[in-house]
Amino acid sequence: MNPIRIGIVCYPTFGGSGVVATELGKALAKKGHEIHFITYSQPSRLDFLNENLFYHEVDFRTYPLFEYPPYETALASKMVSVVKNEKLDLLHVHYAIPHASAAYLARQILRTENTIIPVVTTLHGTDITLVGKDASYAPVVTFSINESDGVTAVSEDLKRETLQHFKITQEIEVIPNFVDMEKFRKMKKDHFKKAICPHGEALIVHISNFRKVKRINDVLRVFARIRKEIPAKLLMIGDGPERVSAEIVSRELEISEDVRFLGKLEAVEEVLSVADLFIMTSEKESFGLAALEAMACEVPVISTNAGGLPELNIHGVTGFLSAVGDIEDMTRNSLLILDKENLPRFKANAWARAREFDISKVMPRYEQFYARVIDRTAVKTLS
Ligand code: GMT
Repeated sequence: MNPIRIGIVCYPTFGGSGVVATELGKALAKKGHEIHFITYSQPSRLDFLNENLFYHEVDFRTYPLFEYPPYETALASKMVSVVKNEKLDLLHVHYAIPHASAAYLARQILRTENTIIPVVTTLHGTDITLVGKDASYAPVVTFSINESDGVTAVSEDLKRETLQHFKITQEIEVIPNFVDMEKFRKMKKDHFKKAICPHGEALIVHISNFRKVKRINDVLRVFARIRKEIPAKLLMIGDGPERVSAEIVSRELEISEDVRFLGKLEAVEEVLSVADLFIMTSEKESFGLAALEAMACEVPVISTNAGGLPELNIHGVTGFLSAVGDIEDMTRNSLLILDKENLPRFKANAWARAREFDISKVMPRYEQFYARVIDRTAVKTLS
């Protein structure tokens, strides 16, 4: 395949969509494509140099008149200039709001200058299931999805939700999240395990951005029940609006001694290397990238059956699925997995399932999709 020059627009933060966008860009650059990240700060996982990787910072000035600086306008202007300067072949925007509508605007501006740039939008989750549905955004989200030249969603469930809640006239291609199994693998970190679990306790991990939708108090409640039955420790990784209340709940449940809130961590694979169980209690979860990364490190998953989680976590094989909020069921299933007789089997199954989502299998699907969109746009332009 000929190298493509791609502009990738994403949130550069610790969120899943930013991770997917950055890891995808890095993998495409390694394969010889030229990748230009366009965002307001350096993506957190953009951590290595490659001659095919570039970063363009969106410069949005404030002014006394602006209570809210117009980021979308600055982003669209930046896209116009990067497309022209770098002669991009395609723009790929991750997370619909406000990236898809900014890309639409950039594309229309470029059209007036006889530059044709196809736009691919990837829907990640809350851009549809929470924020996007809100009446204050829905018309723009619907319009910009329909106006994109190609649309992908990270799970069948997210595709279904999108078609159910918006009047979509576009085809939506499902391309799931992926994991780099070379980076996310079980490493020998015995000293670390010994430091956290000095008496051989089971180690349970939760990773998220601690937003309400993650229901992190459920993680604590499940853990409190597990700990009544077996010695265990819990690591809570990440940060966000629910952290303070979760710390209070952990004191109320009298589990503080066995729970550590570690904040945001870069090298989560090191912690996952020593974990026995990953818990994801989300009310909504379009895919569950953090669970996939855990599985790649041989960690079985206890999750809710929300959104796309059943497309990743196979009930009774790689872990278990429970209804949202069903603490008792999650506790029962956790104890089953942590049973010494069962744990090795669940770990092996989790790893084998994660392999199906290895970046080497998923990234070519994006490449093929780009090629189709570029061809289609060229045909449309000629006709
Ligand atoms: O809520 C998050 O976890 C962040 C959010 C994002 O867009 O940054 O994640 C969403 O996208 C991820 C990558 O595609 C998915 O793995 C997550 O499941 C999804 N989160 C939700 O749907 C809540």
